[in-house]
Amino acid sequence: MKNQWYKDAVIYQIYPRSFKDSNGDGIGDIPGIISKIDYIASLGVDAVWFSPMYPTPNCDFGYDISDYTNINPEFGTMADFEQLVEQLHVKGIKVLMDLVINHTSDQHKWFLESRKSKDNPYRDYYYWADGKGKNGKKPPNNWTSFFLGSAWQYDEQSGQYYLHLFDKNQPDLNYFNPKVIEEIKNVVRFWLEKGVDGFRCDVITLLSKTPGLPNGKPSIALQGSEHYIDGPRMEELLGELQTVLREYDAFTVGESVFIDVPKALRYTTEGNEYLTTVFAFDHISADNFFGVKQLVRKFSLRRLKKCIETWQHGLYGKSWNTLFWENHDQARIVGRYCDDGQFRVEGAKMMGTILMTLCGTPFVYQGQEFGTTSPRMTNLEDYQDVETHRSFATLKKVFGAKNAIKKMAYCSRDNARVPMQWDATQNAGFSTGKPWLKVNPNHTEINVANAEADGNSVLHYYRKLIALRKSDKAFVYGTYQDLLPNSKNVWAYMRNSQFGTLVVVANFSTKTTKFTLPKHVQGDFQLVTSNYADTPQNLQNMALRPHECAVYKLM
Ligand code: ISL
Ligand code: CA
Repeated sequence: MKNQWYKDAVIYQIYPRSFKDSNGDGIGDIPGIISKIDYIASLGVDAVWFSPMYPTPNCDFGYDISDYTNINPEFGTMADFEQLVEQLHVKGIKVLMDLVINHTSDQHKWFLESRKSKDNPYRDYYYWADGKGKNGKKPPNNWTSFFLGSAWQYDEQSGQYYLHLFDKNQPDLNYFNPKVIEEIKNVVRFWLEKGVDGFRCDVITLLSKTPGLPNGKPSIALQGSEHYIDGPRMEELLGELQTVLREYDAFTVGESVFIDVPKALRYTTEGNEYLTTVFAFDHISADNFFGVKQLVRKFSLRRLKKCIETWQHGLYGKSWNTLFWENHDQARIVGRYCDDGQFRVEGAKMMGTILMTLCGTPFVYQGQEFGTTSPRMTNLEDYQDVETHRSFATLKKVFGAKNAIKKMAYCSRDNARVPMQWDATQNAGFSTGKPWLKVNPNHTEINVANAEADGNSVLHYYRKLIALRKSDKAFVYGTYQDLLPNSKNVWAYMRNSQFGTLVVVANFSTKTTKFTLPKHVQGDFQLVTSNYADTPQNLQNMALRPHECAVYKLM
């Protein structure tokens, strides 16, 4: 396997709107991020992925782009951005941009032109079609969108429907039109010329739709997805993008909804990469049905372990995994997979330990590194996220308003989007003005300043884990073996490579749980790190305390 920078790297994700506000307008911005570069560097991360920083009407807070080659004026100027890149590079930190090219905003000039008339030169940049039924009042097909409801919107002005797999303000670009891919290649080149090192590619596997856009099989969610996920022309389209990316040796991670191992290999097999890596989502669906996060169910460790095993084995020696628990679309992992109350610190450290001891590139989402919890707001009006409002409206009909808001409190994307908690002051040190989204009231306790001051904090532990991973390749490379696949509460696994053998044990229960070492694990295993002060120095049968976890290395 090739040795490349991203394999040893830890990547930090920033959601700029909620990271740090420099001018008191309540919105995070680039000068704010620049003021925190020392903090970012102090984590020991190698790259930062920025959620979109382009001009946007904010229907989906930046995932609806109205201009691909400019900076969102709420965030700053192009000069600010250039400074950000320069200053991160000085610290040896790479920059990854978010490339959102499945759709644009309906305020993008291409779409404004496109909707003017059927014969506008930009008409074919998007999918337009006549309605069905007697008066043409039914959508052209039965596809439903990621944000629920029909994926088609009728446009009075030009008398046709357009396709939107997300919100109606996010029309899908038509990749049957070769001009579109040429435009996007120029966008990619524009940012690479600015010095960025790669891209996180938003819903990239949705680009290729089945010709003719036929009806999909009946389904409760994402009806028609067999015609728009992982379509037949994906290699062709990604191959086009690669002609530019390769020139700059740029890294890509493709957000790939509902992907499995064979499909991941289709895109990322080493030596034949269409994308460097992909994000898969099975492992963050251990507390829902069908990978649909609104369909909340009780977390199952066995489900999670099975999924990790599949991916660790499936890509081993052929391609490279990504590892993450959180992003801007997910509630915080504490409170989902482990306790966020009494054992929050232990739980956050346990999840961090696993993240940093699996094979793949770990991604840490802002706030995760000090064990931030989800605010779980119970007033619908406090939510800004379009998906939350759309899902609430649908779930209310099925479960009633009270239950629907409970589900939103558990899974809403705004759980991860509330402002970063820097200190205990009024707006959590995020802004001197009123934040665009309410700060979590627990910022008075859980914040960076407190975590810096406390030697036992999650923050210091993350720094230690990242440093360990950097100094010992046994953390990064090697096979994965689940030592106790049937255990409901204990996750124990072995990593093995030319760099050494590690055993990781973790108690997902908040009760003390017995761990019995499997017979075949023998030798002098010494403690490398753990989240309790007095974890045994040698690997042995143990009574693991609530969320206790430990890493041992074979001497
Ligand atoms: O969050 C989700 C479901 O609850 C996902 O389905 C999410 O919509 C999907 O993973 C695609 O996400 C990406 O593209 C969206 C954007 O809203 C998300 O923020 C982004 O990560 C449309 O651009
Ligand atoms: Ca601001």
